[in-house]
Amino acid sequence: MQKTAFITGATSGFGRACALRLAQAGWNLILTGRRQERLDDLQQELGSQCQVVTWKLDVRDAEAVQACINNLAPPFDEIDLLLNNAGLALGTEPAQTCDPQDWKQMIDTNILGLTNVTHALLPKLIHKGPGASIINLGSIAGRWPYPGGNVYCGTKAFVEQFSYALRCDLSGTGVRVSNLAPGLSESEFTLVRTVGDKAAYDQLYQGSDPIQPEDIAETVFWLASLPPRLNVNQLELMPVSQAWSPFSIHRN
Ligand code: NDP
Ligand code: 8X3
Repeated sequence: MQKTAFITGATSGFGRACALRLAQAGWNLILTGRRQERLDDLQQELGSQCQVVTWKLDVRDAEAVQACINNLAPPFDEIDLLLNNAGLALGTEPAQTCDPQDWKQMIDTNILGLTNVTHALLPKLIHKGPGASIINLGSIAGRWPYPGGNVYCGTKAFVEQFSYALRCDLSGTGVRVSNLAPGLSESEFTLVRTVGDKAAYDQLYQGSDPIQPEDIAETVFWLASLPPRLNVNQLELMPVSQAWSPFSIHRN
């Protein structure tokens, strides 16, 4: 029986790589994001491998999210996987000098956007029952703070705790919930965060052999393909090059 995935933020990075990986395995795909031309390109690229429907969607718009889900027609109305991937970091400034509008956009996208999509899709996931999965893109930033991480770290801590609490509420439904928490990964994420600063992008990844979107896609495919009796609550990934540092101590 063919499976169906609903992916937010399919136009780039992890979401796009997951679409490619699931298409390779013959999954039906509902691909969403704000950039229509990229969705069109994906549909063109994957349409011969699997059934694809695309939907221009800003996850911050709860009504649009609900309308998208209400409009899903067979075979896209039976969902096996919700990949809550859409998200972003904006800025690397300390809290005292950063732009509060950036904070708002991160909260609206990473927290409210993720809850909008989750709430709207829960009835379909519960209807599907055992084997259905929600995979939320958390981050090491949700657990390990760093200077300039402020609200981004906070949003990803929310994603982790929301994932666990959701599991409690979904107990008995068979629906699984995982918090997938990657570390340093190469994608447009860093260009978004630095407003297109290619030098900062190059400096961050240079010589570090970071996680690639394909690594995340393979992990997502594995999680979604596990026996229905298994729930991976939390999965933290880092490139081998990344590790913890000692606490900083400010001395007068
Ligand atoms: P990208 O910037 O490559 O992709 C982000 C995706 O999110 C894009 O497809 C973008 O699509 C979508 N998106 C952003 N805002 C919205 C919105 N308001 N509504 C709908 N879609 C939106 O980054 P990554 O692939 O690296 O990141 C994916 C997820 O993984 C994020 O949640 C990120 O926080 C998390 N993550 C990233 C890490 C990294 O180092 N790269 C590490 C750990 C976690 P569009 O612009 O078309 O709307
Ligand atoms: C992205 C990873 O360490 O840049 O979530 O915050 S990090």
